[in-house]
Amino acid sequence: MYVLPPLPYAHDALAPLMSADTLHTHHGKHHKAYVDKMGDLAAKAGLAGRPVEELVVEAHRKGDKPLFNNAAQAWNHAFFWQCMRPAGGAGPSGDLLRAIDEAFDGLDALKEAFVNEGVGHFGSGWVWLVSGPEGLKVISTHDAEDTLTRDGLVPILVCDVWEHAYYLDHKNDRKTFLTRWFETLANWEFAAAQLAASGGQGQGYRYPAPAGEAQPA
Ligand code: MN3
Repeated sequence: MYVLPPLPYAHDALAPLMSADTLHTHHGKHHKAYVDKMGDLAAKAGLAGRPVEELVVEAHRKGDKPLFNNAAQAWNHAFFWQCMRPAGGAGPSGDLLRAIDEAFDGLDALKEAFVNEGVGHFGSGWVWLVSGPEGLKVISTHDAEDTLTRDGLVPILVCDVWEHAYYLDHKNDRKTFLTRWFETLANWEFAAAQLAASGGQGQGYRYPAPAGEAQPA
């Protein structure tokens, strides 16, 4: 029923910054484990078949930590895979570039803010570019925490700063990982679509709907 969304590229497509080894483990083991546990815990909580976005919000509201952690990690990773594309793609342009210029005074300043937020983040978590009532900003969240439970924030881009995201390829050098991630792998086309959705044009990213079960009303 809850599917592990396939990677939108080959396992070796993000090398050398993110190796095939890292992606096989990160997607095929870490992400898969979150999805499997989410399914078990959703069934126990009587929430089987509900969209992942609803599981995250409902588990957070009820204080169901195990379900929240696994559902939020399932969602965050699915979103994260979309936030990357093979090196060599285009940078931000159009409305996205204008919003970056307005909030950060340019792409280099956004990169510095993003890398500094991630390097300064203690322990495991995520560094995000989000769109809120006052425009774009960079935030970080701890462990499984996401933006679905934060009113008014739409995620534009995210990078995983749990050690399993970079340790095989970069050991403890989170700064080099984040800098080169921002420079080469960030998917600005996806980011632009998220920004448009935050302004009411099109739909933002949704986790693939669970299959094979009736949706409760
Ligand atoms: Mn991860």
